[in-house]
Amino acid sequence: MTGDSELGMAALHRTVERFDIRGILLSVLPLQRGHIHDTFVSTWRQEGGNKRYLHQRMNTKVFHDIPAVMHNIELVSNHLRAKVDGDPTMTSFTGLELVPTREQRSYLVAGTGPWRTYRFVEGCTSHDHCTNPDHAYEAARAFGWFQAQLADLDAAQLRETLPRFFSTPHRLQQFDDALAEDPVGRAAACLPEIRFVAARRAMGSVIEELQKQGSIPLRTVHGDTKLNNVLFDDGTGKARCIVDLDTCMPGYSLYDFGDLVRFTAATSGEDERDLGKVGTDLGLYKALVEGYLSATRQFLSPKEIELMPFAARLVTFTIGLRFLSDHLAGDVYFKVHRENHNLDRARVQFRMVERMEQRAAEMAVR
Ligand code: GN1
Ligand code: MG
Repeated sequence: MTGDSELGMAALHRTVERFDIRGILLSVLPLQRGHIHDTFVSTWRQEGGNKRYLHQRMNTKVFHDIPAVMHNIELVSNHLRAKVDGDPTMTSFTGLELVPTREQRSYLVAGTGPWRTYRFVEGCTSHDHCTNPDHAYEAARAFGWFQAQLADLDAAQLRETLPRFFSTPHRLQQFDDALAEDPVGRAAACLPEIRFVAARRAMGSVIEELQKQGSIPLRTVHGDTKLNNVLFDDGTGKARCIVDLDTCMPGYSLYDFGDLVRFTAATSGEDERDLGKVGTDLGLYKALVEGYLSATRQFLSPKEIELMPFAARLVTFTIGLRFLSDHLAGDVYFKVHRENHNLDRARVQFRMVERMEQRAAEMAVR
């Protein structure tokens, strides 16, 4: 990760000490997580025992308007916290809690960039891979619940921090631009992937067309429903906390479902080089369908329910397209840790799309 090479230990300590945390700072360690921000965990000696905190240096190349990002996070987490009280199905749920700076601001502007801090949610586990249909069901139920709770949040109060983030036509445009410019001369080595995109362009506009016609409503979504953004309580096995609210913005409901399938039902990691291992586990897929519908059936329209398998393919295609565009652009958005990393990631997503196309009949939802 970039954080530990650019930031010395002394500077890291000075940074986290600018947050409103009591006690004696014992350690700050990097946590390799996500493709966007730099993440660290600190441990403090306090009365009554050690306490941990999670710190993130936010990526200003991706998020140009940090005040807007933090505004959304505060809005959504306050809204959720109010909802949890009194919901008997979510008694063990905890909202994310920001720790302010010593000046009581929601984030810190340091020489190294903007930083934010959360209380570490203890007694929980997050999973990078799913092997258990119960986890798939529970994650999907939690994200469905999350979206249901946001239905009465005034969307006009949320800022669009990443314009057209969920739009596949917009992602196709970014891809076209990167391909036309080909700034690092990689296009010639990506012809199969470029053809793969060309053959599927038409699917890109389906949701936006339906939105224009009024058959798919605009809804506020989580926007990054990876399994590891759910913290499972070690005692009950239930979802305790949903993290990573950076992309919580108005979009289409089934984006969250599609992204859940893309990540949670995957038979491999996002970085897998052996495409023989890549696919979608239909047992996990079915658990995701059931879990998601258990929390959303009361508000999803018949059209949205019918489009669930399509959304799984569309979101997987769209993330693959974003990885491929970033590879063509010279790896300017997602962090990379090896040569052709974004190309490998794109190939994984595209292989999953093919597998889902082959099994479309089995994936239908009624
Ligand atoms: C990024 O960094 P992380 O893992 O939270 C990306 C998501 C992608 C995901 C793919 C702001 O999320 O949209 O689905 O990578 N976040 C942003 O793994 O672009
Ligand atoms: Mg994220």
